[in-house]
Amino acid sequence: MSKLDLVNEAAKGSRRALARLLTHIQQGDQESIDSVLSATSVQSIGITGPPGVGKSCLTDCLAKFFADRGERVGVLCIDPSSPISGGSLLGDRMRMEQSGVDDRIYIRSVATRNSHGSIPLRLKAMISALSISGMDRILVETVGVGQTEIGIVSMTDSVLLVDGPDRGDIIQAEKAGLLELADVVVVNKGDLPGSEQAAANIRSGLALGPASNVPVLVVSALNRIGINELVGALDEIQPRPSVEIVKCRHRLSSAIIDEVVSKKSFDVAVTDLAEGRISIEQAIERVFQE
Ligand SMILES: Nc1nc2c(ncn2[C@@H]2O[C@H](COP(=O)(O)OP(=O)(O)O)[C@@H](O)[C@H]2O)c(=O)[nH]1
Ligand SMILES: [Mg+2]
Repeated sequence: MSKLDLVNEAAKGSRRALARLLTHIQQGDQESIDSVLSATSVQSIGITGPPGVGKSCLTDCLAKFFADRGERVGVLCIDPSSPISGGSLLGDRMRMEQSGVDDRIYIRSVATRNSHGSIPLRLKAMISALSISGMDRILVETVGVGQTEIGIVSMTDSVLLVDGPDRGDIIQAEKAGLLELADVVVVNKGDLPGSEQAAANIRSGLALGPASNVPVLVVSALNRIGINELVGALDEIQPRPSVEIVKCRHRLSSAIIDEVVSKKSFDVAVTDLAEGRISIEQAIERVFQE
């Protein structure tokens, strides 16, 4: 089947064609990427925050909620540790068991380890592919709070930052610069002590800056409490031009970094640098010469 046939089959609703198309895109196949990028993408929500705060559980709740109101939902789980069959994927699948059995919800894990080239750029194409194949909404769950995560959530239309009741969680997200990208903040594990206090701390932190209107909600993914209100807040997200600029900066810089780092000359330059053969200026020159 040609790449274009795959796109057509995926558009007709073939999940197999969609899966193959996504694999091609994930592997960086330019023809596949080009064949979907012109499509209009449906709304995508990036779900980010420190590990263990309950992103997978919450993604599951949200996917189920959207599906229950008649939407078809695509879920991309960005998973740096998993070469597709690894442990964390299995864990996520188990936590996503409620969504997993629902045919209005399509879940796809995107392994990023050992991938050459730009995941954020490919993510855009993956979102397009899911849109072409009839999804009404796309959820993108990231794994942590690093630079890669910022690049990833910058590719989505809106950003849901998930925090936990521990003070450390919030500090992690703040440090990573994720707080300034968030359209909605939730403190998950609302069933545990400290969550209301954590939310109050975040609210007072945000009140001083440009993101003072960003809603901060307490939810419990485990007990499915507060999900209605969360979806209400997600539905009401308004575009913010100042955040769009920050996002575009992250999009572009992470794409550039990924592009440069995936060059062959980059690895060579690193070795030469480590062994003292060249200066950092020479290393830069070599990489950009390629
Ligand atoms: N008490 C409580 N635990 C939760 C809640 N949501 C998730 N968890 C637990 O937190 C752990 C991590 O959840 P997971 O969704 O994998 O977190 P992720 O790493 O952010 O994706 C799991 O053991 C969940 O059962 C919640 O609302 N309340
Ligand atoms: Mg997870």
